[in-house]
Amino acid sequence: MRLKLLAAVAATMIAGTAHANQITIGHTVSADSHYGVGAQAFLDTLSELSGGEWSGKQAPAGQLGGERDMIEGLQIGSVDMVITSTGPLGNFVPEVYALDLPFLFRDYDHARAVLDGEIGQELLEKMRDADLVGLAWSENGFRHVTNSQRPVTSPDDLAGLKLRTMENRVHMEAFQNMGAAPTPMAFPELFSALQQGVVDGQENPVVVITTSNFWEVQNYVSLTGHVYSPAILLVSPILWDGLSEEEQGWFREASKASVAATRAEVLRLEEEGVELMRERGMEVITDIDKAPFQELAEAAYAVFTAQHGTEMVERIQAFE
Ligand code: EAX
Repeated sequence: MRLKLLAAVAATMIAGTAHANQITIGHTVSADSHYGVGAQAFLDTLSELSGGEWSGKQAPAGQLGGERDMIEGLQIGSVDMVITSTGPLGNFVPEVYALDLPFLFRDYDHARAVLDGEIGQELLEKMRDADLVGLAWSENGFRHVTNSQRPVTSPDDLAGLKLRTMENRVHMEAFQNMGAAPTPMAFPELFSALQQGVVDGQENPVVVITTSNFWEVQNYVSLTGHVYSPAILLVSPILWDGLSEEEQGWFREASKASVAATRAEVLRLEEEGVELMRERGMEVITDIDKAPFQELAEAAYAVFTAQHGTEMVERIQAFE
């Protein structure tokens, strides 16, 4: 009888611990965005591979703070996992600024192939230097300029425009040189800053513009595609180092599923996005001569190459 009771208690305890592994994935955009879909794919795959031993939820819309805050949270273990753009990441791992250079990636295929290849792997491994664990490169998308003042078709139209940028030295330098007044700001503050006129404009991929309802506060969108915005799945080293090898394998597999889901969603949302922005009242400027933007944005390359040389840039450019 006693033995039976002990066995029952033990079984309950095992069952109890079997559901104890919960993670939260933070990100700044909405639950139905490309990141939201990617976070869900991660959680579903992790739960499936672990036979339900691991589960979790997402904390969307900046519930855990901006991207810089969340990265700091990973370092000290107060945040488990994050899907973030590289916006503030160069402040932690300066080599990542190479990926933020304007007009560097030719198209989605080029960016994805570089990030999935040797260069992407090298940069993922660098995360450890900053007390971060990089699981995989994911995607935010090519960024475009929106504003409340006027149609932007050339750099002249940017003159004096208060433009929110990410907290990213490369991007700030590019927009400074294009004539705008760059104002770095965390994403969770952006909507109300646009609403209150603290800034006139911002720049983000179509998927972020549409899933953040920026049409409520922005009249014009110019498809400048001035820079590709990578995203990354980061885990806290404190969580990671406590995992068994098998569990780390599940996390890696889950991150692949997440990246695939996010990339598919970027393309899907982008395809319907232009029409959606028009329906919601935005003037969409598609016919843009990118050359003058590119020429001025070139100045931003020095932010990276002054410190790291030109080798990485050339490797990325030469990548077929
Ligand atoms: O990662 O800060 C930004 O503009 C980012 O593109 C957004 O947080 C999604």
